[in-house]
Amino acid sequence: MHRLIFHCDLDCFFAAVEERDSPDYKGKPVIVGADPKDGKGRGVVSTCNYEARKFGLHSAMPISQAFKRCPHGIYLFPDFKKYHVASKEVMDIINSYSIKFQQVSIDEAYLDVSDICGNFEDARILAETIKNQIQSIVGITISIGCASTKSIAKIASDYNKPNGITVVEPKKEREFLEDMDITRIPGIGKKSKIYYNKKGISTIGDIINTPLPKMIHLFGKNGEWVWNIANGLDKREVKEFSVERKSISKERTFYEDTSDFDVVLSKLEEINSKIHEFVYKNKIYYKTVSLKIRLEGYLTFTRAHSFIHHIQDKKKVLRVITDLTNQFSTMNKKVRLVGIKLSNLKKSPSTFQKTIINYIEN
Ligand code: TTP
Ligand code: MG
Repeated sequence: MHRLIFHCDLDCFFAAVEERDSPDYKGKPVIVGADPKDGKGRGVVSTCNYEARKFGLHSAMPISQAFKRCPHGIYLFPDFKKYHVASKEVMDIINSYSIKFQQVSIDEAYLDVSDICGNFEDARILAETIKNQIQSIVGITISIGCASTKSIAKIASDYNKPNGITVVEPKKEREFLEDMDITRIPGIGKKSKIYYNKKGISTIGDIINTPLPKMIHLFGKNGEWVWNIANGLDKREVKEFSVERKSISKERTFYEDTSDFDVVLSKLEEINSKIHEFVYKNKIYYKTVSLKIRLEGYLTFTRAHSFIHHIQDKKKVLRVITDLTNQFSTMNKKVRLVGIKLSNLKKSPSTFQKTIINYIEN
């Protein structure tokens, strides 16, 4: 029995949220990222809409270069709060169809629908439903790929962007992948491409047609990995959250290094809130909290604190994090990045606590 896996990826996510909120941007190039400062700005494009992509703009392009190619575009500074709200709404919708759900980035998630869909046709109908629901509740578009493996589902979601659904039945996998450039495989970038091309591999079909031992001989472990993907043998499961995962962490880089510790602490408070939304929703208890802090010049430090019991307490964590952070305020160095990690995880509190909670609830 084949598995039915969705890969869902929002279309030009940050820019899509901005367009939703300002209808007069419709049809115009919208670029989210650093301030272009009339072409003299530093920093990069976070993302841009499809109008802007027509001018060759893309994520990670220096903002000055983007401005040269598209001076009449609408340039916006990212509003992460807004994107997090939209992302959470989208993820809640996707997650409501199955617990076999794995969010992999702010705008991307896998969903295993094998238990709810009888076949690929059912899966297509479900994909339409999810897509329409996201459009009507959140007001943005998503592309969904459906296949029997995670990697082919991911290639499929990218195939018909924006606003597309691509279902690849196992018997059509070969035909679907054959003529694609190997860089369509997630993880094969420009550098690997050159290496693969040199040895005569340029399309996914070339991989399929090369015997596995030869792939291993030529490219080692990586060769085996891409051979499995190309042949529909990627066995990875959609990973639901489990406490066996050893930790939960979140970090943020500042747009510009800062020496203002109020800014640093308020960023940490925001990260702490985000982590706790997840912690409360998934009923996770933790014993250890760590602070990560990177200063200018890439000096990175971590400091940890362990509680006596497994707890779930946002305020306590913030107090610990604040104490740990203040130790760095005397170093006279600007802060580049901060993060929080919770580890030593457990799915329930101690029995003692549980009894009290049950008692109070009853
Ligand atoms: P992506 O899904 O890679 O890109 P996208 O959603 O903007 O466009 P696509 O339609 O091709 O999927 O990334 C999701 C968001 O993450 C994106 O909207 C902005 C942010 N991002 C960055 O800030 N920097 C980057 O280099 C990339 C790739 C993404
Ligand atoms: Mg996206």
